Amino acid sequence: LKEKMHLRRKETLASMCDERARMLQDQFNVSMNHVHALAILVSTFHHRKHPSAVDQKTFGEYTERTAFERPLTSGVAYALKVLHSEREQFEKQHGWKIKKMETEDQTLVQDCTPENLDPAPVQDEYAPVIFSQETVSHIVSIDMMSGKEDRENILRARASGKGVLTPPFKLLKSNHLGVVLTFAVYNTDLPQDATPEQRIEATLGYLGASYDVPSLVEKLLHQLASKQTIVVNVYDTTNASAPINMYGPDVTDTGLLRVSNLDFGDPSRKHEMHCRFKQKP
Ligand code: WA2
Repeated sequence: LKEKMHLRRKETLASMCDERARMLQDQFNVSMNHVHALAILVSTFHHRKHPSAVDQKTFGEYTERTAFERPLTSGVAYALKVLHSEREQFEKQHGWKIKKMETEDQTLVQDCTPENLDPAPVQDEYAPVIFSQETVSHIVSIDMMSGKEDRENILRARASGKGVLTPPFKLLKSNHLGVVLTFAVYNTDLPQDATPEQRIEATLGYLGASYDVPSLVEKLLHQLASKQTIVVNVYDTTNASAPINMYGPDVTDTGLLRVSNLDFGDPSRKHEMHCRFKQKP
């Protein structure tokens, strides 16, 4: 009987965990598709229409009104690819300077408004944000290539033509760990088999979405009214020997554990959901 009870408990935990993992993965996938569609919208109505039909006001309104299509995201933004030779002309045209993301004092950067951020130092190229959803307006004019995680995402997105994810890191103006999803925008319809060099050459900009994981997973799990029953953790397990806890308490518990796989659509990153019962049998 004891064995039967144990088996039953194990199955219950597994099905609860799998259901939650699938919900999170599905919502992530839905929002990823909509971020992809936004990249196509910018390509069609900003880059391919002359004059452009998109400005900050239009982008801000459209992304705010369609926010319901992107569950789990805290905001979307569009950064332009600007070569150093184009910087002066770009800054004159926009009436502001390209800003650097990191200041000497990392604790201060969270409180910085674009006005008191340092100008970006000389680089081969930059990725200043020109359009943003209201919720992330603090990143307008910041060079996204001046942040390590954002930079690596931009380089990988444009060379691959796929949506790519950062590892979890502390987003600007947020106290939580989050991830950024990036799609490159190109100036031509590239063939499926285009080389990375062709893709880099054809790149015009980067459409990105930020995910504030803890508050958004919390919201999702809240809808399921299971919080009295199980404890949920979400990990980035890309580096199997050093998993990063993205959501949930630090655990030392050695009781019954269910690990459900999470596929967030970027094959170079791995994620898992870990579930445990709150109460011992
Ligand atoms: N968006 C919001 N908050 C952030 C952030 C970010 N990146 N990076 C750090 N905190 C415009 O990939 C291009 C968005 C980057 C896209």
